[in-house]
Amino acid sequence: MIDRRNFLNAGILTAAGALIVPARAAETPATLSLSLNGSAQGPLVPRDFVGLSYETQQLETPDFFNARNRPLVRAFRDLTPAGILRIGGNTSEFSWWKERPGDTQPPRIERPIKPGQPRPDLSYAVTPAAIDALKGFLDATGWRCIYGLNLGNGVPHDMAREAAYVQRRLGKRLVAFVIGNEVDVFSSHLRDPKTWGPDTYLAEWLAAAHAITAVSPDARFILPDVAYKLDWLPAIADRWASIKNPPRIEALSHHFYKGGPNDPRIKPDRLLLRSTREAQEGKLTSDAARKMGVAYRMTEGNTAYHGGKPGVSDSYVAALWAADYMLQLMSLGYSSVNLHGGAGPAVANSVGGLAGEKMLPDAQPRPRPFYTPIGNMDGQVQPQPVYWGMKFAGLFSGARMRTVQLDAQGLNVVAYAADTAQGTLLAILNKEVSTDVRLPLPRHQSVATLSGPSLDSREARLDLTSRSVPAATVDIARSSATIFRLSKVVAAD
Ligand code: BDP
Repeated sequence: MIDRRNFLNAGILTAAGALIVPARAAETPATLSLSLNGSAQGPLVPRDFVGLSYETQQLETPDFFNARNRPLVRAFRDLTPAGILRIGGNTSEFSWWKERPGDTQPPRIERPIKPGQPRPDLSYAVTPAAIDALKGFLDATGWRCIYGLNLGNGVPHDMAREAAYVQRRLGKRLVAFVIGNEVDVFSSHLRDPKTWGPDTYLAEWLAAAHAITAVSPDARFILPDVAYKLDWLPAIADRWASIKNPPRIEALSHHFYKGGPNDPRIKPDRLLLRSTREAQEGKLTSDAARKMGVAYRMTEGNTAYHGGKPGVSDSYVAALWAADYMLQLMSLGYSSVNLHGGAGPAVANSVGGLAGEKMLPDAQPRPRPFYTPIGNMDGQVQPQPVYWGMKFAGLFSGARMRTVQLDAQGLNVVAYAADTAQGTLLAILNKEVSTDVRLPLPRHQSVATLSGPSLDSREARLDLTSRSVPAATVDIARSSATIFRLSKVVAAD
């Protein structure tokens, strides 16, 4: 029996399954070559790059984000001592602000039920007690917060009252407000598809943001938090110069889910395949953000939407995916990444029920939602495989990315490098399912290894033991990743 402390340190989650990775063959690993001599300067990764995203409905019970919820505080702190908690999601459009005990729920427009969306009659109150508790939780974890307001069913006056309390109470722990979650898909359940688009959104958004800044002049905003229509970002950037009295923007944002639970790419042996989507989205996003002179953030995402897919989102493959995805977004200059999760009921409400419940591949205990980095199972807080992938990538927080050329010989192996005061970090992710790789490295320390028994195993292991190694070749086993620290490599150009 592993006690909780060892459990957290070792990253051991549950018993292993072993379907995907074939047993080690006694074959010679493929030898790759790598060069760090290119131009050095890439983006600086903020210290609080790593983030988690939770549904607003999680605030319904003020004992969840609460300094007294010690296991959750510990899981956040162990992930990173400075992270960003984003609160929003589909349920953010169904909350109401109950400032005083006698307040009653504002009237709602009646709407039909739409599959994959919250029930239109979902309703719950967020109270000052929940915000007070959230402040305590943020202080206890050292994290900051991105706070989502209800645009879908809310009105500017109520948003301004809620925002004023949140701004006053969270103070420096508040990064910015987001008004509306996945506004690009409002047309499927909350607005008239015939008229809804970036212009109608901006008109509503401005009315709300101006009402908020009238009461809270220091308020800052992140927008537009789109689900997948990233062309809204340049559309907003193009219109921004003509906006009179523009509210203060902290960042542009979008979401990212690799696919849906029924998507053929959401399989253990396909999730890690190369894709150009992240780089294309990064280019579109960074161009739009530069035009507005603001940062850019990926505020909600994960492997598969609709609550994730069992056997993928909750398995070791998701750890490797998360590590790769986060390192990639660091290289693309994003300021943070929030992977979505939380306790089951709120996420189930956010999507009208968890699609993956009908797909369970075996009888192993699983967190609901399936993609959550931190599971709440059997009354216990349990870090999941994706959590260890995030922590692995988080070792690059505070470092400056630099270019690295890896000759991967057509194999699915990627490298990321970054400079720190203590040397150059080099991450090698071997995403091959059946090929080990080898590469020559100068004298180095190996500082972290991410591994698991098989891609579809419920177990992920993050070994943070530092080992010094003289100049030698290093082996990176199939389906594993390692971070090395080299003495600072000086660029040749
Ligand atoms: C996003 C929503 C979030 C859901 C998630 C999902 O913002 O509330 O939980 O997708 O589908 O679209 O899992």
